[in-house]
Amino acid sequence: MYGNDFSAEDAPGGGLLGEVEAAEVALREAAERGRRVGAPGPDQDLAAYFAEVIEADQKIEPRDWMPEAYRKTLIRQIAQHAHSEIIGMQPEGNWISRAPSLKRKAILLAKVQDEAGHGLYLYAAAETLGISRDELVELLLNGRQKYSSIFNYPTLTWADVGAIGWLVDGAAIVNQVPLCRCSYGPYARAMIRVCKEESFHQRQGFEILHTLTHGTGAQKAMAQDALDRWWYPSLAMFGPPDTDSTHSAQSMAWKIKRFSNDELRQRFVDMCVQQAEILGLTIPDPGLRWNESRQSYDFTQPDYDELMRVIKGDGPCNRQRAEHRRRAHDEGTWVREAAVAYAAKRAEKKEKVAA
Ligand code: BYC
Repeated sequence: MYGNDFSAEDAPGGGLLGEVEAAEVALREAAERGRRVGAPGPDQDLAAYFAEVIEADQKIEPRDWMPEAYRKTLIRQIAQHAHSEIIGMQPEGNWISRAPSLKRKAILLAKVQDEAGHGLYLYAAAETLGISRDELVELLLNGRQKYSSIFNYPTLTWADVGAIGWLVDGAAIVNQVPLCRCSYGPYARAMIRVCKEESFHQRQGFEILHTLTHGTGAQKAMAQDALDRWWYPSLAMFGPPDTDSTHSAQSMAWKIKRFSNDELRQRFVDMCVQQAEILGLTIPDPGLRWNESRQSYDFTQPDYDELMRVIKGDGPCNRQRAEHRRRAHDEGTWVREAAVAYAAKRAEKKEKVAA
């Protein structure tokens, strides 16, 4: 079960990784080529220039002029994304001390640590838009910025760690691969690295479930129970249906989002069906069936009223997640203070050497 243990088509996220590599090549080529749309002339309308860069599929960089609403939308989305990575450490962190073997514990530790790293890349990308990390953290702690709905559900069994890897990281990849081509350079570049790591995360979740489904009857039942509980919340991660999505149209026009919420949700369902078959698990949807004319699966939509309730703070674990984050932040004060003191000391030393 280790190494290249699935054929290219079977490998969870296998095809998507190819798209990440293509996006990375496109980013490099664009950087080497320089801007086809040159710098704005002295009399050029900045808004027209911005529109031209977007139209030419080139990147907006922090130094560039951008509409205030574009900047605000990016801060909202990137911050929400960063907060999700940080809060997302909690449900899995819950199992680090109870992982069933030393090897599982080491893998889970590394994965949770990766999520912290993703949060850092994303906070750094948001900072290029003129907001500080302290401000962003404050907005999370006082509940004025959101994080993904999915992390308000509990992890009741070890199989939930597998389901999070397979489904939640799987949904995250499907959502994030197109963000590698986002029009804002720092976000696109952060996404390339994040997606590569998420693809490993998805595989580790798939592998946990594969082990359970090939174990005892009780282990297989545990895996099925986890899928039953995580399936619809994972579908809801993609956001409200297109008809109710307030930001999609504008974000797509700005090429921040490349596909709508419903398009990505459909892509995720289509990807999971085959993988569930390999696992020997049943997706808990009696309405799931292949639609020949659409060349996609028909499926039952998640409960969007539940999604809205969870987003507004009334999910099974919202309070617990927020309290835990606030406590961790308070308990980490001394670490932040020590890091600032250390940086000041080093700067002072450097100055003395230079003098
Ligand atoms: N949860 O107009 P819409 C991960 C909000 S995975 C909470 O469609 P947009 C990880 C939305 O913010 C998760 N809120 O919005 C995996 C908006 O509210 P406001 C993180 C949600 O932005 C494993 C309102 O509903 N991934 O990191 O065009 C381990 C209307 O929605 C949700 C990302 O953040 C939700 N599920 O589209 C550890 C990816 N869905 O702000 C970590 C980047 C919607 O108007 N984000 N809302 O009050 C995106 O791609 C987009 O922001 C979304 C939503 C697709 C999520």
